[in-house]
Amino acid sequence: MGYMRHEMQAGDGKEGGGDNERGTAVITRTKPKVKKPSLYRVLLLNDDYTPMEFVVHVLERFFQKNREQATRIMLHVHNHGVGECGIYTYEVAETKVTQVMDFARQNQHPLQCVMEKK
Ligand code: TYC
Repeated sequence: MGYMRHEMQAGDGKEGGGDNERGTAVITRTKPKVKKPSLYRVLLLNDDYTPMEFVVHVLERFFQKNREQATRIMLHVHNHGVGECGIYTYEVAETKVTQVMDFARQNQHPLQCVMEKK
């Protein structure tokens, strides 16, 4: 391996500015760049065909709910049309939705799972 350049990257801790190897000024950030991630609700939608026990199983398997919590959420969805399974960052929420939709399809149930920005 040959000669490697080491210019400063914002946020890599080498702050304070200075000159690079060409003698030109480099602007660096002083303020640490920390941003809270956006959060997303994962929702289950009611339908007339998916068995209640299957929905309870989904909530236990993919959303770490115990039987009592899962039953309460399932009944809320059954009675109100929609209900919250959990709140996650984008990639986690997307994974949950995909897992639930794949699992429902494999079992030939029309259960729908969606995410929405909080
Ligand atoms: N309504 C369904 C039934 O009576 C049960 C059900 C609950 C389906 C929640 C989907 O997200 C759901 N079998």
